Amino acid sequence: MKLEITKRDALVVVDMQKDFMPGGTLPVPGADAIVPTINQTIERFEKLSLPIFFTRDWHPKTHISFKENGGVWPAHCVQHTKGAQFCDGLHIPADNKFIISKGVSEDFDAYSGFQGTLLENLLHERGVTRLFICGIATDYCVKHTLLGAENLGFRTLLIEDAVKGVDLHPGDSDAAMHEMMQKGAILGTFEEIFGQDR
Ligand code: VGL
Ligand code: ZN
Repeated sequence: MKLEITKRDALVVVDMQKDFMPGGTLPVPGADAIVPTINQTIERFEKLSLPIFFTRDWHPKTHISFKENGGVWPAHCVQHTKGAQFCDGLHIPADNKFIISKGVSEDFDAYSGFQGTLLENLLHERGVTRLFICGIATDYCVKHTLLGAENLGFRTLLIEDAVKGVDLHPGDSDAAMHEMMQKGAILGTFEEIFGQDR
């Protein structure tokens, strides 16, 4: 494949936070293993001075998605706690990066990075028309962010070996990948999309 990356492209790194890593409160198995590929992707965009958006789950302690508040998830990514920090080893560029906090009000959940955030405006301001998407979890926030982008008219690419799913039910991640393709996403591995040199 090896696509040409242009000024109209941006990278979205979804929820690479400590609580979603092994040892966190809502661990996604193998999430730490994608950090190197995510970093290599970030470096590509950084070298081209293209914008990089880091979404993060940023919940109040009282968030409705938490079991103790009637939701389905163990408490995770509580604002200003260690678990909400970006994971160890994640390369966060000094320039041209944006942190997008979502799920910030107690009575709404937001699996999509577009929900209740300025992400769409920031992309439009910069003339971005195509998004490269990676991160966690394939079957939740990655999927909803990508589908949200497609609904808003962006073209999308999913970097297959730079995502990881929860798979609460076996097969959820595969089904999510299928749904994203059906919606128009291009799926490819890092090497297929960016070529062999890392
Ligand atoms: C996520 C479950 C709950 C995610 C966030 O980032 O995919 N999953 N909150
Ligand atoms: Zn959450």
